[in-house]
Amino acid sequence: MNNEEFITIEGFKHIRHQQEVFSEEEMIQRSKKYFTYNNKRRSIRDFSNKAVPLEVIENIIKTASTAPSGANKQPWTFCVVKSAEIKSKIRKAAEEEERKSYAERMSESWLNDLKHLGTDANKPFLEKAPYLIIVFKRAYEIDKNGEKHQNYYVNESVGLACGMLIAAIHNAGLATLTHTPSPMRFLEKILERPKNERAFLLLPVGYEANKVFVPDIKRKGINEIMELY
Ligand code: IYR
Repeated sequence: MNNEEFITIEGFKHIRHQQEVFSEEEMIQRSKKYFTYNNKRRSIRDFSNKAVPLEVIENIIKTASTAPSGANKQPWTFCVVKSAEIKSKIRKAAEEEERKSYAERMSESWLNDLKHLGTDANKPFLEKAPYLIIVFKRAYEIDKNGEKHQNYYVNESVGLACGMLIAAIHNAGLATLTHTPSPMRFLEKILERPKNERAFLLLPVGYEANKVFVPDIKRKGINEIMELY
């Protein structure tokens, strides 16, 4: 047992870490409560335009940034759009792409699979929600001398951060929708992102509208998703 606050491994400082532990009974209760709360989360398409404090958005993004990432490169940028003018540009461009997707690019079976969700090419939430968070993955880094440096497991890392982002949004009592207009290059242009960044996911964030209905979908049961060996 090493009681020092830090040690050195191959020249690199390692600080002491201690996981908070609970009794088995407490663990069962906490995990059940966490599941029950998360199970109430739904993707919604009807947002209120009620303002949300920017501090909440910052805390949500800080939570997402606690996700693990390949070689701890943290290959993500979270663009927060509050400006009505930029939201409107994004809506116009997204709807243009979506109209083409629904009319020509998506297969018949894909459109059939989506029917029960009631989606279409109209995306009013892109203007209505008080914030849009556009998550960019950083394919590589460029240092101040213009040299490229590799990032690792970028899709996995950014996917993990997005999962934590969605959980943090729900925890704050806010709603979101994982929107993936395709292709998403217009977001890089509108937000003038550097050439190492690619749009990964677009999330409107806000309160849900007054009376919202969501598709009556069911989550798979534990026996369908877990195999115990
Ligand atoms: N990106 C389109 C289509 C769409 C695709 C899937 I898979 C969905 O689960 C939902 C929608 C859109 O946002 O409408």
